[in-house]
Amino acid sequence: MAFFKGIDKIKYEGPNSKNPLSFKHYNPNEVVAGKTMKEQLRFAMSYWHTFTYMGGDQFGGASICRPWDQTEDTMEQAINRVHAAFEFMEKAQIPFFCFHDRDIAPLGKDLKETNERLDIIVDVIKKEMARTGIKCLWGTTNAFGDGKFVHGAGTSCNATVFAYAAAQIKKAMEITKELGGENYVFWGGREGYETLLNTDTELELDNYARLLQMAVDYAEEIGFTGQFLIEPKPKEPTKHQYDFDTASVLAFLRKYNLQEKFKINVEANHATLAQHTFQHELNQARINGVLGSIDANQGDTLLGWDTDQFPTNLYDTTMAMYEVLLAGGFTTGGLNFDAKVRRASFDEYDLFYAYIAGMDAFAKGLKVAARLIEDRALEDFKEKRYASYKEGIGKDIIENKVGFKELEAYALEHGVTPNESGRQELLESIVNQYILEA
Ligand code: XLS
Ligand code: CA
Ligand code: CA
Repeated sequence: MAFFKGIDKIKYEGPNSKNPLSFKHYNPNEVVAGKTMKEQLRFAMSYWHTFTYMGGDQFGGASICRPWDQTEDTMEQAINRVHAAFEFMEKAQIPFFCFHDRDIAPLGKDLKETNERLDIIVDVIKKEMARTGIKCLWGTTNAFGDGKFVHGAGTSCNATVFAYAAAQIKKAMEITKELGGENYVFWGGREGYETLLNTDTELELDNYARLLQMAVDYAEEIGFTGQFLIEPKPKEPTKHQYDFDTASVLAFLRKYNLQEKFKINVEANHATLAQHTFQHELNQARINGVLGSIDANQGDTLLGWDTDQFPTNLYDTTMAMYEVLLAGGFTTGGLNFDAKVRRASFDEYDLFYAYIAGMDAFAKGLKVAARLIEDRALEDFKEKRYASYKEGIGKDIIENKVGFKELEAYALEHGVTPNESGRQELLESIVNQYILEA
């Protein structure tokens, strides 16, 4: 059964096309920076926002009524969603998907039935994957939605909840492996606190590290070779989340000796919630060798919460792809649209318009970033800016040949040479020029 009747496969028609159901910049087979756009961008669909989001917000219930949900039977609904999801991905030319265990199959009466339900749906997904060639970018566990996780999962004060979360992650890792998932994500939705008055942060963080170590050990045991990723977010739903930003996650991983096993999944909207830019988070992940994958979306500058909008800001997509290309491109990661249509964009066409907007914005960003790098438009300037470290006293500093005494002697004798302009406005106008021309 077709759920998106009247919509054909979305094709590349170029920047001058007026057809809203076409790509203006995403041309899957066009080669940019040595690989096809399809290989560079590795677009993925988020199962949750695309197939289970009904438009609810803090003030109102569902505003979206999907054709695949028109049955009371929740398992029939789950099966319909698989077929709808693969029809959608095929038509929108999205090569990967990402999922939480709870997105694909509903909870059963107990853990046993819940897992049996997952197995049934995983079989349906596997058949659709074989039919279409669409792959799994990453799987994850929803250990935050259900009421039992009120005090957290791996950081819960209740040890039986810790055990349940571990069991749930075990199963989610098994099905991610079965689906050939290239990564497995940890996002600590309730791994944080509301008040320090009742919280033993030391025990909670030790326990969180224990849970992650168990996942690493179990992956080895079952031969799951996917990359583990941690997705930082500073707050929401908790007041403070332990995985605040890339820097805090790195400090945590290094303290517990997990740094070899985990990389970062950077989400744009989470970066801005942490008062950073998207590029800042990608940059910090890149220079520390842990840029794993991206949750592509954007927030609203006027709203202080996680709005998960489709990314359309070309400056952000350009500078994001600039960091990705400087990191050498994606390996197991990709661009997962962790983004949802607004609750007033409630028909099926809106899903296509939203993904087309996001895919085109990143395709354009990729092209601009590739040209910026190829022309060394920023790199030459940076190289010149730090040229004082290439010779003389600067070279001695870099080569660790001098200490305070030698530097004091140098300063006494030579003083400082005049500073040069940082040229921020010029560089901003160069980036503008590339965006307008590429
Ligand atoms: C929520 C997160 C979540 C993770 C996966 O804010 O973005 O969707 O990506 O659990
Ligand atoms: Ca996310
Ligand atoms: Ca989010």
